[in-house]
Amino acid sequence: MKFIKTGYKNKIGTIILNNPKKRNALSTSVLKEILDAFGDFGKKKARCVIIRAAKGSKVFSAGYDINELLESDNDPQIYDAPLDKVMRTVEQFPAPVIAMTEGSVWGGACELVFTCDIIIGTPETTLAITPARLGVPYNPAGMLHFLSMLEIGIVKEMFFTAKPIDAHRAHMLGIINHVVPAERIEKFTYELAGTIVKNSPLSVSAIKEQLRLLSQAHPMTTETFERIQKLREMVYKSEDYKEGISSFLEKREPEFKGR
Ligand code: YXS
Repeated sequence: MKFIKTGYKNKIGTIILNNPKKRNALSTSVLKEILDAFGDFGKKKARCVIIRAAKGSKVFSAGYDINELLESDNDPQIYDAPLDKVMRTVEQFPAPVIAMTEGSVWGGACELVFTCDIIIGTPETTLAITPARLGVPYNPAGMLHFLSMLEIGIVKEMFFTAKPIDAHRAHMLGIINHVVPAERIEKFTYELAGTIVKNSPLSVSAIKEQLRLLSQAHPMTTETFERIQKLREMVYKSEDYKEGISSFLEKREPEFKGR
């Protein structure tokens, strides 16, 4: 594998994001390798999976690969987009998935971390959701990942400002389960995984799926669904959508026109 490293020991699978040059941006190739790794861990009947960046990383992941956003001349976050497939795989994997987040977490990587079952961070961990920074629309499944974790006021602040929140605040808000010094996070995370692995895998797997189904039970009328889709279409068909991404690639501040 080119963009991730994987390991498997004591029924614990490990995925290490390993593309520091591009700050572990989640390109289609990276996401395909992550899916393959989960397929392998499923065959091995892993009882816990840890997703992490290389030891000492300043950036856990810079989120969706912005270069790929412009290529999709329609909605970038449809049901079978690679990142949405990875997130559904994490949510439906029959064992807990722990995000060990050393460094900053951006955009789609922040949502991916939110879909993990447990998040362990260091005092340097930050989390940011960034569509507004790039003029990008967001999808309802993605928003529900945030709404199921946080009060709506916090979700609004994160989306409207696109600014990172720090580990202390994320821990206080219940996003991060444990904040552990960088030098201890690996030992702490694998000990936690070891505790889970010792429990009944069937019971843990059933409880994880029950909690997923119960937490995702949100009735929605077809009119609401249509309205949400219309809003998304309005954004990804806008000039601002292209301006946001182009400005990042051209390393300049965006000039959003609101159209
Ligand atoms: O110029 P080179 O070739 O060296 O490449 C640079 C960056 O272009 C590249 N890179 C990325 N490439 C594609 N997609 C990305 N998301 C991305 N982020 C970075 O990596 C090389 C080094 O980047 P540089 O020089 O900025 O590194 P740094 O250490 O100074 O800063 C690290 C970051 C993460 C603070 C900075 O790279 C950054 O702000 N990245 C963008 C974070 C972001 O806005 N991500 C959201 C992506 S869009 C997304 O996830 C969703 C669609 S949404 O927006 O809805 O949340």
